Amino acid sequence: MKLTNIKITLCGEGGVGKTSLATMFTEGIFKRDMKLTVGIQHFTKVIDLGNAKVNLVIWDLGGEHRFRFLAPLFLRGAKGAIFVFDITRDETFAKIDEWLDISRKILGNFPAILVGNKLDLEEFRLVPKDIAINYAKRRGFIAYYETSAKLNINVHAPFIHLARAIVGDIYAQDIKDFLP
Ligand code: G3D
Ligand code: MG
Repeated sequence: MKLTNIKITLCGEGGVGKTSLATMFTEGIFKRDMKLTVGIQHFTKVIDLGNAKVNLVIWDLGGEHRFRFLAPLFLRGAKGAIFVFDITRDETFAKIDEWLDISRKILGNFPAILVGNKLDLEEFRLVPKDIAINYAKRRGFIAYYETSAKLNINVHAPFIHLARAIVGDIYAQDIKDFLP
């Protein structure tokens, strides 16, 4: 069976747990003393969706502002994106809008998933779940998940959900291409 490469991006402020989520999803480990992501980093994982097997190529951008100039290169060619904030830092939630606007400008319409990470720090939560859900609905996200990269809670779900949405879209596109 042909293995299709699918590029997705992880968007969001520095320190929200993007690299930790990608590392847990692809390698099954939570690394302490995670080094700050410098520039762009890639993770890959082959996933079996039943009707299709795809190679998910996850692009991860360093959160520091000095890497923002890489954003267009980072986003180009992506078939979908996961937007991550930290449920204990509301400024990271507020910044999602900026990431979404930049992404839509470059990619147009694409499947996007919103993730509130650090669920293990529930006692320090500053972003209420219902606020995040309403925001996700209003801004056209296809789903909202709360995760903990640290405790490996719900980490796979957003990646699989996004891959399914993308593959579904690709199939729909194929079918359209065959219409007279
Ligand atoms: P980023 O790639 O979005 O910049 P990182 O974020 O993955 O580098 O994570 C930033 C910090 O948050 C790291 O801590 C990491 O261990 C921590 N972190 C990531 N995910 C979780 C989580 O689900 N729960 C908790 N409690 N912490 C998490 P350090 O101390 O290394 O800066
Ligand atoms: Mg990082």
